[in-house]
Amino acid sequence: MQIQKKNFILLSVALLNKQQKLSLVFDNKNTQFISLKIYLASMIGIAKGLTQDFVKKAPKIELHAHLNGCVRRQTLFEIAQRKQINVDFSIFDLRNIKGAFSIFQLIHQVLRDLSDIRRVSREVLEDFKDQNVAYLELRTTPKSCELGTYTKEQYLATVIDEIQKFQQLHGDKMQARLLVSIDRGRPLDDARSTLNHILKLKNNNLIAGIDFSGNPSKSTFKEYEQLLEQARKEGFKITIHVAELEGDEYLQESFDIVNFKPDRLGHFNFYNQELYNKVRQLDIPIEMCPTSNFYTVNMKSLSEHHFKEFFYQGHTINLNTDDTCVFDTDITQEHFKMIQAFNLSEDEFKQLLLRSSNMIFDQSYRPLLQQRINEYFSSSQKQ
Ligand code: 6MZ
Repeated sequence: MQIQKKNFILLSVALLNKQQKLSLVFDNKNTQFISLKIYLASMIGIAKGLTQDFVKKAPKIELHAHLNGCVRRQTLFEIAQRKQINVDFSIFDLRNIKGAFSIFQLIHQVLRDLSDIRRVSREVLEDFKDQNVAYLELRTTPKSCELGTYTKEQYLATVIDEIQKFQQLHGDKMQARLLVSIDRGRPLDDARSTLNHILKLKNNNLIAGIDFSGNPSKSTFKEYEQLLEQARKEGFKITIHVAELEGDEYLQESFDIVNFKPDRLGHFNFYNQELYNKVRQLDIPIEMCPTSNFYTVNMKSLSEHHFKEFFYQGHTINLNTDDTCVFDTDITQEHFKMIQAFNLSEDEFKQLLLRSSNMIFDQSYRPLLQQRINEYFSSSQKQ
C-alpha cells in the first residue's frame, strides 16, 4: 500500500458487460506503460479463465507460514476441550493485527504439551501437502512452556523431528524446511539463547534460515540488529517482517530494515516512494500475504494490494498464507483471490510461481521445483 498512491493509476474501464474489463496500469512518474490487459474472456475467449481446481492442483510455494498460526481450528478446539481450558473462541472474529496477536496468545495457552506441538506440526505439514504445495518453508519461534512441560530445546527438536519424518514419507510430493523465528515481542536474551541453540544445529539442512517476526509495536529492529548480523555472519539466510504498521516511526524502522539488506522481506505493507525505490533497486524479494495484509491494512478490496506495484515491474514476490488459522485461509485461496483481483492469466500465474521459486532459501531444490511448475503448465496447455 503505497502512501503516495498518486504515483500509480489503476484505470479500469468497465465495458458493456461487467465481465469484460479493460485494465491499464500506468506508472505515472515516468509515464512508462506497464501492462495492458484485455479481459474479454466470456465473450471471445481470449483469456483462459483459471478455476480454483486448476490453482489447487498447481505446484505452489509457501514461504511465509507461522506454525502455531496455522493450527487447525478443530484441533485447537479439541485440545482445549480435552484439557478443560476455558477459551473465548469469539476472538477469531477479530480481523486485525491486534486481534491476531491475542489469537496467538490463546493458541500458545492451549498447546501446553509436547504431544500438542508434535500433532500440530504433523497436521500443518499435511495441510500444506494437501494443497499441493511443492516446497514449504515453515517458521516457528522456539519456546518453552510456561507450565514447565517442555523446554525450548525440546520444542525445536520436536518440530524438526516431525519435518524429518514428513520428508521421509512425502518428500517426493512436498519438500519442507524450517525457518527459526526470533520474536521481537520477547526479550533480547531470549533471541540470544535461540541463536546459540541453532548454532549447534548449523549443519542440519532442514533449517533453511531465520525469521524476525512478532508484534512490531513491542520493540525496535535496532535492538536486534546486532544479533541478526551475527546470525548472518554464521551463514544463516534472513527474512524480516517489515512495514506491517503505518506511521512515521514504523517508516523509519522500515528504512533500517531495508538498509540491513535481508535476503527477503515479509509483508511490506506501508512505504513511500523512496522506500519503494530502495527495495526495487536492492532487488529484495517480498513474501506477500494477501488476506493477512488485507486485514492489517484495512483494504476495501484486494485489488488495492501492493502486489500490483511489484508484480508488473517484474519484482521477485510470492504469495503466502501467514496464519491459516487466524485468517481462515489456505494457500490455494491466497492465489485464487489474487488471480481474480488482478485478472491474472495462466501465464502470469506460472510466472508468479517461477518467480517464487527464485526466492526459496534452499536453492538446491530450485531446478526440480521449476521443472515441476513447467511440467504442470505445459501439460495443462495440451488439454
Ligand atoms: C508478525 C507474526 C504474524 O512462532 O508460535 N507471527 N508476527 N506479524 C504477523 N502477521 C499478522 N503472524 C505470526 O507462530 C505464531 C507467532 O508467529 C508470529 C508471532 O510472533 C506469533 O506469536 P509460532 O509458531
